[in-house]
Amino acid sequence: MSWKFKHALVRPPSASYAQGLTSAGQGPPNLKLAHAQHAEYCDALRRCGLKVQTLAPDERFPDGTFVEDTAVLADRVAIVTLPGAPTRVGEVASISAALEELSADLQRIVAPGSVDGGDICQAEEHFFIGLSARTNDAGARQLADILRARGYTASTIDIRTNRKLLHLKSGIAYLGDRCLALCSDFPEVPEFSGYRAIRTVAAEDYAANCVRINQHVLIAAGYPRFADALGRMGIAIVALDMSEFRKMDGGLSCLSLRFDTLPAGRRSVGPR
Ligand code: CIR
Repeated sequence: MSWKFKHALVRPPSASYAQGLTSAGQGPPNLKLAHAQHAEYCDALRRCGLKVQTLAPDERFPDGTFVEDTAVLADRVAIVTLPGAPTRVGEVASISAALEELSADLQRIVAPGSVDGGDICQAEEHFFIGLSARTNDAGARQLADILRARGYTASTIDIRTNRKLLHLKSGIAYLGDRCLALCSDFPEVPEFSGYRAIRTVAAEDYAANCVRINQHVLIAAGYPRFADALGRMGIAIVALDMSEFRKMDGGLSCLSLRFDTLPAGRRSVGPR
């Protein structure tokens, strides 16, 4: 199941965090508070039952805390991406080194393809691939080919005309049981037929970037209507203050790379 996880990789914000990419217009982040929020996020992952592996912050990469963009992890393959923002390309080296230890099947997106992991939403055996300012057609094709060769299915969703969405998962999340969280104005695309949807109201669109993990769902704090809707599904909610990540266009999902198992690598991650 694509929401059952045992492990997470994270990277705390580095001293250069405030120099990262952002269009939020909410002013510079407070690094001390960002660290505190990141620590609470890691605690929440542990409460959900995950074993958390922490990578070292690297000042050369201000956006490096958003680890989700650097890889796509699934039970049958790990894929190192090629991020679409030039300042983020170097982030993949350390992720790649970590994944070489963990996965026997490690694939890579190569130029002219580009893929940000935030554009990839797994729903059981299917992958929605967002075409965005970061993930291009060539990258999406490479990724879909890698996934299909391992028995997964994949389809693309073009979000390039929606200026409010940096990544696909800025506006959608898979909640399990064929249910999607969708932001208020996400178009009804044919790819979503067969799924139920919980839509945020416009004032709560940021909350659509939530993460189902085992019997919990992590959501950003401060979005009561969305929290109520999820509560009615019977999933336990963990609400987290995300203010210092939102200032840098980040959401809950981008702060971790989550996985259950990977094709056995040199270093077995073992049971938690
Ligand atoms: C960026 O623009 O790349 C970062 N400041 C934010 C990345 C957020 N990642 C994500 O939503 N998956």
